Amino acid sequence: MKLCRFQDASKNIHVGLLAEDDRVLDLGAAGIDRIFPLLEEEEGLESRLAALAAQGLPSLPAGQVQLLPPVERQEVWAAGVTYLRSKTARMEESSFSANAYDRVYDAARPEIFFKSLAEKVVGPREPVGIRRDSRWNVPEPELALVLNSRGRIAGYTIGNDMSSREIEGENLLYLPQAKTYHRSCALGPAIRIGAGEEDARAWSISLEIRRAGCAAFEGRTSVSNIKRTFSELAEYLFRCQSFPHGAVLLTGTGVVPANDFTLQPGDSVHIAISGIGRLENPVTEV
Ligand code: DO4
Ligand code: MG
Repeated sequence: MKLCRFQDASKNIHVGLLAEDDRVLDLGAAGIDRIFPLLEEEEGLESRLAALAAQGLPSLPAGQVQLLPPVERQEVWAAGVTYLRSKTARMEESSFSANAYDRVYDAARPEIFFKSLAEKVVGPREPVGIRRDSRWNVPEPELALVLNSRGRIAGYTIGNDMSSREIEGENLLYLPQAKTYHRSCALGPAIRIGAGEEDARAWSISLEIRRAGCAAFEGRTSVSNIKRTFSELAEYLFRCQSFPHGAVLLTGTGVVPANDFTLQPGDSVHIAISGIGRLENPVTEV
C-alpha cells in the first residue's frame, strides 16, 4: 500500500493511494485530506487503507496528476556515514576531516543533521539543485524512514540528499551549506506502508544519472549494507527532541559516483528502491 499526495488540474491538493496499475485513488472521497494524522495509526493503517481501496474510490491515471512530495509538516533530517562506501568517499574527499568520518562510522552516536523543512522539499519530476558556488555536486539516493510523532516507523519513501562534495570536503563546519540549500532535498513518489525493517533491508537502491540521453553514471547497493538499525537511527533523532507532526529521516547513501564525477545542469537523476518505486528529477543550477 502506497500513500501519496497529488495535485489535480485545478491545483487542488489531495491525499491518495498509488495503485499497482499506475492509477491514483483519491482518499479525499473518504474524508482524508492529510497524511500525517494517518501515520499515527501504526498497526491498523494498512488494513484500513485496503478496506477503503476495496470500496471503489474515484481514481485517475497517475500520468494525469502531479505527484507532490509526501510530506506536509514534517521536518526532514538525515543520517550520514551509515554505509562503508560513504565513509570511504568522505575520507577521500578531505584529509582534513577524514578522522572525524572514520570515528563516526564506529561510534555509538550516529551522524544526524537537519536537511529540510517540509515546504522546501521537491517532489517527483521537480528540479533538484546544484549550488552555483560548488564545482563538485552529487545526488545521494537514500531510503527515507517516515516516522510518526512517537518516533515509530510508519512507512518508507525515497530520498535524494543532494550534496556539494566540494564544500563538505573543504571543512566539516560547512556541512549545513553543503547539504541544505534551495532544492537540495527530493522525496517521493509515495510512502510505502506495511513493510517492516526486515522487508526493507531486502530492498535494493539504484541510481542512474542521465546526460544527453545516455547513462553518465549507474550504481546500486542493498539496504542491508546500512550499518545501523533503523530503530537506532530513529531513537537518536527523537532523543531530547519532539516532532508533533512526525519527521522524515534519510538513512544515508551507499552509492557514490567516482571522485571525478560531478552533476551538470540538464542531467536527470533516477533513483529506484525496490519495494517503493522510482523518484526522478531534472537537475538545475541554483
Ligand atoms: O557528513 C557527511 C554526510 C554524509 C551523508 O550524507 C551520507 O552518508 O549519506
Ligand atoms: Mg546523505
